[in-house]
Formats: sequence, C-alpha cells, structure tokens
Amino acid sequence: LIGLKERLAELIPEKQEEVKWVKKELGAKVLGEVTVDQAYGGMRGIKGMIWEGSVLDADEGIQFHGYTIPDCQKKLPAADGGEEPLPEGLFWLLVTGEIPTKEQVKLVSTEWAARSALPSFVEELIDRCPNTLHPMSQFALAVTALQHESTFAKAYAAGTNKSKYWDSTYEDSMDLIAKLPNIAGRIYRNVFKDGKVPTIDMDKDYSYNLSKLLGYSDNKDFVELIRLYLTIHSDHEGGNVSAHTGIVSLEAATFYVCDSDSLFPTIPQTHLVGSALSDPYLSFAAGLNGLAGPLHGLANQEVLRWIIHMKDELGSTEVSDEQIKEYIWKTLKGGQVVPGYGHAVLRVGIYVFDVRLGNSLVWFGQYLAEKTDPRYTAQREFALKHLPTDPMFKLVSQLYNIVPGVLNEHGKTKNPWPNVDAHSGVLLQYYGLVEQDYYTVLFGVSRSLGVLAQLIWDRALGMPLERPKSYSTAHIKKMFANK
Ligand code: CMX
Repeated sequence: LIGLKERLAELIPEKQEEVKWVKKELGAKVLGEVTVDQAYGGMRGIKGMIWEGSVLDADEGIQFHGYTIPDCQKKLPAADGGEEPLPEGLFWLLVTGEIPTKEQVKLVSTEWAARSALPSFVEELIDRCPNTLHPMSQFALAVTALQHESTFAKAYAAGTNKSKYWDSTYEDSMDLIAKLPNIAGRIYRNVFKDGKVPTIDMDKDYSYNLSKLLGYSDNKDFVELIRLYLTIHSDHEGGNVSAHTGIVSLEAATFYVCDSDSLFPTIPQTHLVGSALSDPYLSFAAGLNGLAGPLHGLANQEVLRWIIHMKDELGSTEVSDEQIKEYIWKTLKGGQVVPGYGHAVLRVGIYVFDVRLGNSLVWFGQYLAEKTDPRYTAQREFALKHLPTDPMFKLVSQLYNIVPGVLNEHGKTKNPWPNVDAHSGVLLQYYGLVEQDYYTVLFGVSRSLGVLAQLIWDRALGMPLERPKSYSTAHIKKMFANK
C-alpha cells in the first residue's frame, strides 16, 4: 500500500519535467492583457497565477483536478456507513491529482490523528485569550504560535538545499492540518462551553474527531455534514483572498497594461506570504486573517445573522415573499450587501433564443441562466435529505427564490445567485451549533487542505518570490498622456 508522501515523491520529478516543458514551449505565450480598470478593480479577471489543485470555471464552478463536487461525492471514499466524501480523500486528490483507495484514505486519517497533539504552550495561549476575542483571531494566533514547531524553518536555517524544501513543507503541512481540530475544538469549548476539551480518537476519521472535539459526534448526520463541509470548502483556485494571501504560486507569465498603440510590460502581480519562504504556519495564518473578512469567509457567519435578524424583525419564519423582498431592499438601500449572494468569478450566462414558424420569426428573447455555486447546491441537497421540514431551511429556500430577482432589479451584482456561504449556517444551527461567530473557523479548517496542498507543490516546483508591479494614479495619467 503506497502512502501519500511516497506517491508525492514519485510524482514530483514528472511534474517538474512537465512544468519545464510548458515553460520552454509556452513560456512566451500571452495569457491576457491588463487594463487600467482592472488595476483599480481588485485585479478581477487578471490571469496571473498557477494553482494546481483546482480550477474555477465561470460556468461550471469548482473542479478539483477536473472532478466536480458531484464527481467527488461519487468517487471519493466515504466512511463506513456514511455517504459523504472523506476530506482526507480530497486532500489526497489535491496533492496527487488521483482518486485514492479507501485504504489510502485510512492511512491519512491515522496519520492526522497521530500528529494531532498541540504543544502545551499553544493550549495555554488559546486558554488565555479573552472570550470576547473573535474565534478567527484566536485561530490565527494559535496557528502563528505553532510556527515554533516548523520543520521547514529549521531545515531552512540549517541550510537545506532548496530541491528538498518540499519535504519539510509536506511535514509541516501534515502536522498543521492534523492539529487544526484540536485548535478549533479548544476555541469552541473555551468561548461557548465549559472549556473542557475531549481527546482525539486515534481510530476515527478527521471529521469525526473534529465533531467530537466540538461535542456533536453522537449525531452521525452532523459528522456526515462536517465531512461534506470540509470537502467543499477546501479549495477554490488561487485568486480568492485566503488562498492568495497565504500561499503563492506564480508563473513567469508576462502582463501588459495596454491601450491601442502601446504595450508596457509589467512584472507579474501580487505580493504573498508563502512566496517569501515563510513556513506553512505563517503562510496559513496570513490566509486565515484574510478569510476572516466579511466579503470572504466571514460571510459564513453573516448570512445566518442576517436571516435571524430578518426572522426577528418580521416576527416569524412564516413570512410572505413580499415581506422578504422589502427586507432585502432595506439591506440594499442601507448600502449593505446581501450576504451569501454574488460571486467574484462565477458569472451569469446570457442565452439568446428565438422561436420560428417555418421561416418567420415569431418571438425572440434572452434569459439569464442560473449560476448557483455548486457548493450551495451540495448543501441544499444535504438539507433536502436530512432536514427538509426545518423552518430555517424553508426560509433559506424561500430566499433562494427571491434574492436573485431583487439583486437583478437592483442592477449591480454581476452574479445574483447564492454562493457557498448562503447555506452552511442553516445546516450547522439545525444540529445545535448555533454560535455564528464560530462558523468561519470551520471554513478555515477546511481551507487548509487546498492551500497547503498547493504550498507543497510551490516548493516542489521552486516557485519564485511574488513581486507584482504597482503604479500611482499620477503615473497612470502620465503613461497615457497624449494617447
Ligand atoms: N449584495 C449587494 N450588492 C452586491 C452583492 C450582494 N450580494 N454582490 C455584489 N454586489 C455589488 C458589489 O458590491 C458591487 O457594487 P459597487 O459597484 O457599488 O462596488 C457590484 O455589485 C458589482 O460587484 P460584482 O462584480 O458582482 O461582485 P464582486 O466580484 O465585486 O464581489 C462578492 C464578489 C462575493 C464579494 C460580492 O458578491 C459580495 O459582496 N457578496 C456578499 C458577501 C458574500 O457573500 N461573500 C462571500 C463570498 C464567498 C466566499 O468568499 O466565502
């Protein structure tokens, strides 16, 4: 039975050759242009990064090495008696591009359980945080402190040859992922419960153990939810804030700020933590701080808060479509976003159609195709199976029917359909995990799988320091004066 590290070691030389070939044969190809609008517009749509584990298709949503979420639900091993994919299997897929066997997944579960203990000073650090410190801040603090254990940092200080960096990055990544349930569980117990943290069960899978540390492992449906949750929140290609901040992989693609008759080559793009050879702990902690922003992972907590506020304001979960519309408009007119809706990459397709009788055109029109995030759909299917009559789920479904229309009428949002965060809170609260401030911590545990898989490859492929070029407004004006 071949283990993950052995398989990775076999794959690295092949991938290095492949990348060498791509750079030699395709290195001079142009991936795209960069306009001044994009430079001001959050770099939306700029193609400037290599991310091996997943690609986000603007129409189809996320694919992990070509596998969609429904593919993963079908092909990745499940726990005995369970149906949802084990996130251990997804990590294997992210690292190797291959679907693991059930035995290989078991190896990962066992290894993560064996590496899960926290150093006592990190436990004490978490215990000393005031309960009023946001769980995400405690999370990032604890991960930063774990840097004390970094094998990569020690190897670097000892002068290890850079061709070997991937090895210690792999070891740190496995340790870090393994320790996250203990960090997440401890924060939850301290802030919301009595501070007593149970121990990890060495024979069980990662999601069972996380559920146990939180206090919900007696409910097998909750454990299944966590397996699904950790799988679908893991990776969303490289440009999102948590992945982009923390971990960098960048190719030598050349960008241009251009107008009709001038091309100004610029150095590729953005400045990130992992590319400075900061170790996996420091890099991931940076990513967590990005995930804690309300336009990104904190939307996980904001959605349920917004729905509960709506329910309280309207007095019940039995509310009319008209009342919901009014509440949405109130949010929009207050200059706020509707949390859980919209997407920076998924875009709505416009389909034009016509109806003909013989040769004559009798009707033509266009419609906006639905582009719901498949991560939302996977959670909706889970809810339809496990909690179809829950009043809060019904409210979430009602919102699904109403929000896109209102956002369309509002006219700003490029994709008015729900994203991953629109559904997760309602599932967690159904099983009793009602503390919204905590939700993004679970997102963070999951995100470690995607970004650390990439960081291992960044080191194996020798990705360089990121140092994009920036301009001032005055410089942009000067650049295009008289043009
Ligand atoms: N409610 C109200 N307005 C919205 C909106 C929403 N849900 N989504 C987008 N808009 C607005 C934007 O604020 C922007 O307005 P301005 O021109 O005044 O700045 C305009 O529509 C165009 O934005 P966009 O191109 O459609 O979307 P962006 O790529 O700029 O942003 C996202 C994407 C997700 C940040 C945005 O849709 C949003 O703020 N959604 C609500 C927060 C949310 O759910 N975040 C979670 C995303 C998933 C995750 O990372 O976890």
